[in-house]
Amino acid sequence: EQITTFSELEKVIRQVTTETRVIDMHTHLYAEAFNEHLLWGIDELLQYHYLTAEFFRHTDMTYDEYWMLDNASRAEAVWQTLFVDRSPLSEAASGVITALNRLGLSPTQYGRDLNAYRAALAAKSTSQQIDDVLEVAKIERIVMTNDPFDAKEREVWQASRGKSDARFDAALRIDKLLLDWPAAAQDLRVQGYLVEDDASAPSTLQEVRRFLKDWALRMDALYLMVSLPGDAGYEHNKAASVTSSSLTILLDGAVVPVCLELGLPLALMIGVRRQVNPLLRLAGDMSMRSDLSLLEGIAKRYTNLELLITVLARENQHELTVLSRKFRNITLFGCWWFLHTESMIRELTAFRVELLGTSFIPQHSDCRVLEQLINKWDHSRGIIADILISKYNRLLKDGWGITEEEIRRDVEAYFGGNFQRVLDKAKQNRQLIQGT
Ligand code: FIX
Ligand code: ZN
Repeated sequence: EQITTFSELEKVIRQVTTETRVIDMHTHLYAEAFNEHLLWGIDELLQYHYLTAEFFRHTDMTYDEYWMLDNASRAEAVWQTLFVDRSPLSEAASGVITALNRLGLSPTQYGRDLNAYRAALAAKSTSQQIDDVLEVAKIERIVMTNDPFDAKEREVWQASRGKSDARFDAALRIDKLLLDWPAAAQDLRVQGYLVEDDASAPSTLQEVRRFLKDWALRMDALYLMVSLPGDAGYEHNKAASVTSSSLTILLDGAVVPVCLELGLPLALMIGVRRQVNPLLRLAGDMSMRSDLSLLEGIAKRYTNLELLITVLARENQHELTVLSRKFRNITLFGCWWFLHTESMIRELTAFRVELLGTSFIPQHSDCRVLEQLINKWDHSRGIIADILISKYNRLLKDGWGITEEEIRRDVEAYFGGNFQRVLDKAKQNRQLIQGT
């Protein structure tokens, strides 16, 4: 049963990486119950913020002119500019073509006519499209990004409709709490939590913990998540006399205690510089180098806290991978945003396999539009397969015969098992703390 030839090895790895169902552990997709939060279809694909940024590099249109258009006209402008007047070579643009093609809307047949694609999709219902996309992309479960500061989203949860589709899991997103404290305090008060503007007041921290627990339980959240700027100040070794930042106070006094009490990992996405160009709106964010001593401090201080980590700067990738070797409570995940491109995925994944073996999560999609699951996972699966072929082949050449079951086991760990293991470990740690 052992694989003995390179061609057999290649065939098995391609097949296994294509077939294995994925748990996509961070997306901005939503179940149908979330109504307009779930974006899908060709017009939404064309308005993806990655493409907005690329569109403005070519057009003479002013920002205001673009933002004044309705959705259909924006989509048409992007289609004309990026797909008709020139070739869609970029990662984001070529991804649209992959998604259309794999959905059966072959560009050979439909050509450059946007309305032809629109017409072909017009008859589809949302639920049918969810089924079809998840089938084509071979996705088992999707983790959403759930914001308790979003009034519309809160309505869905309060009506108990947030967990109506078992394929969609929740993640409790807390950017506003940690990065915009006085404003978040106001929101909490409106929601009935008795917090003061001074985050360090014990009664305030208790109320923030109550807020986090209420929402984590209501959503049945798999983890808590925040994306941080590269210079977010977490003071893990400051003198007691110095006043702490609200970020430090809230992390130490509310977020980490709640994660430990409920047995949930904390996910940190580090290295975003928001709104470098506000005129681009959602497309206006940038990456920045991060000071990973923040992560080191948290990992060292809270050894029972499971950390899911991704960083945005390429310059931080080597350091993060090495740091993951030092702390078993750090699990590195994904190639985020500007790293979610063919060449970066190839570089990062190869290096991570070399330093971490099978103990990381190679990819998440970060999709904002449903059909992107197809292209993002299709491209990632292919690159991951290329890397695995070369790594297993080394073993093969040295006489370490490999079976298909062993390959399947490893790929399943990469595509979902490792994430599940982090969730399980976090739950076990909770039992440790409570002594049960
Ligand atoms: O913070 C995040 O979750 C980021 O992924 C988003 O803010 C970003 O806009 C995005 O979609 C990147 O892929
Ligand atoms: Zn994201």
